[in-house]
Amino acid sequence: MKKLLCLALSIALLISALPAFATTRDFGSVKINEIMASNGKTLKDSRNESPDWIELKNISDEDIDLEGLCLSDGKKNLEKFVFSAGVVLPAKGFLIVFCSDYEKVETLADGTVEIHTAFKLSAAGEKAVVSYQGVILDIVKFDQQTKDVSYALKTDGAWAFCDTPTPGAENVFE
Ligand SMILES: [Ca+2]
Ligand SMILES: [Ca+2]
Repeated sequence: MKKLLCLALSIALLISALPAFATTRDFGSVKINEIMASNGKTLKDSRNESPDWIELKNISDEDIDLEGLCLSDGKKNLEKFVFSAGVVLPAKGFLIVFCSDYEKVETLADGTVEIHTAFKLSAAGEKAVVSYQGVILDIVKFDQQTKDVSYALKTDGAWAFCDTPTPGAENVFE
């Protein structure tokens, strides 16, 4: 019990200490890096389900506090998901956002934050959109997707199907 209390306290301290770190609001450096609109066995969430997912990448050298940044699956309603306070995308780091049918931001027992949006990605083709205050910062349009094959950004800036998905890590093409 004491251990649990300590853990809760240290998490609370960590969260309250976050604004003290040098985080920026350089949302232009938050890029959609990989998506999976038909997730079978590639990635499970904490409920052992396999929702669609979007991988965000911070291409800058500074941690970015994502509060206020929006995600959507189209241009009509850009604010289908809005990041709340306390979610920081580390410098050069990755963040997986599950596109489920319910919205939830949950800190798991291991301290990682699991994020679910209330929208899903259509395997028949759709968009993934990052925006802030009505301005689109990054958008990816994709066509028909295949189960467990991701759609990923290559180093040359082109998007391609990827049968070696890497949720939470640099994209790999074989
Ligand atoms: Ca959708
Ligand atoms: Ca990846």
